[in-house]
Amino acid sequence: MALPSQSEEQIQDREFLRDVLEGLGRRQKALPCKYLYDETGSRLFERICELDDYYLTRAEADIFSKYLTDMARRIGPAALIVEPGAGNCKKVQQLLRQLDSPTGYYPIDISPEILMAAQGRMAAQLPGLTIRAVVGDFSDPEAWTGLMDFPACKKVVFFPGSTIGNFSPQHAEDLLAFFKSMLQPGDGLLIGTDLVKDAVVLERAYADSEHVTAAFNKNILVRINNELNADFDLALFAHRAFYHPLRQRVEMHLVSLKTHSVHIAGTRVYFEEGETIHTENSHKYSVAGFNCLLGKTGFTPVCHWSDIQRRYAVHYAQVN
Ligand code: AVI
Repeated sequence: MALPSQSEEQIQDREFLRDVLEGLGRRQKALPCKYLYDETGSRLFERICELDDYYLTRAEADIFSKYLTDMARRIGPAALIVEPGAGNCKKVQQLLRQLDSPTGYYPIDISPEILMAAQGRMAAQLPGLTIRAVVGDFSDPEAWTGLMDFPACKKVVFFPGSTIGNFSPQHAEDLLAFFKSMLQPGDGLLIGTDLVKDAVVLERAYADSEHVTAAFNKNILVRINNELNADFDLALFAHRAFYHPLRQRVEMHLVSLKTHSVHIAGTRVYFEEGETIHTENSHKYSVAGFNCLLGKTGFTPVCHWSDIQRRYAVHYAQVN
């Protein structure tokens, strides 16, 4: 039996609908990249991280393996590691093992299921470590209030994965300034950034030969179809990723292959042939450029570690 079609009033996630209609109503159509990450999107992103073409994850892991002792020495004893957007808390484990008597671990994540499962695993793997998991939005000061229970110890914000690259330069500055406002002088920031490099290497990472990134990008349309009662035909859109050297970012788009229209919860949206939906930016930094951003937001760059090919960097900075 066919289900009755949902009108705008019947759609559950009104914020999602509002963002989609607003974004697709712009001259340059765009969708917020946070909507790439539903369950399927998160699984596809995990597959991206394992691809040969997507060097970022491996480069960062190599840097951590090689320089872990030095990182732990810079951080020093009895630190509390705070991880905004911790997810499955996998990356932090080797760091926590290496640190000299860490005071604890304070992961913040919006997803209670993922965070609680990770907390259980970590408690088993790192017995004796104090873990204070917080379910919430890491850009909300409320999520950080628990830090007041650890007044005397040094705090270090751990923000790996080049996540900062998905923020616009202004939002990246705002986010780092916000982290700084939650910390005290002498506290630290350990953060991963993808470095500016040859466009061919960058474009291969975001338009991989196995087409996993294409599936990840198109999944946003699947999600709109399923959750907002839309009728996007996936065959009428192609994945495109290119490096914009002036903006120092890889842009991800979905290109309409012909002139047509789509219905979204009763609203008709028109696409010209060749018109695109901009779905994500991934900003790349030079070490000097990132140090400048750190300086602007109240951090003093202390040092950075890079892989042999200088594809990626992990920076350590301290609050002034
Ligand atoms: C999550 N983030 C750091 C990834 C990146 O490289 O910007 C997201 C991604 N998009 C396509 N491939 C990976």
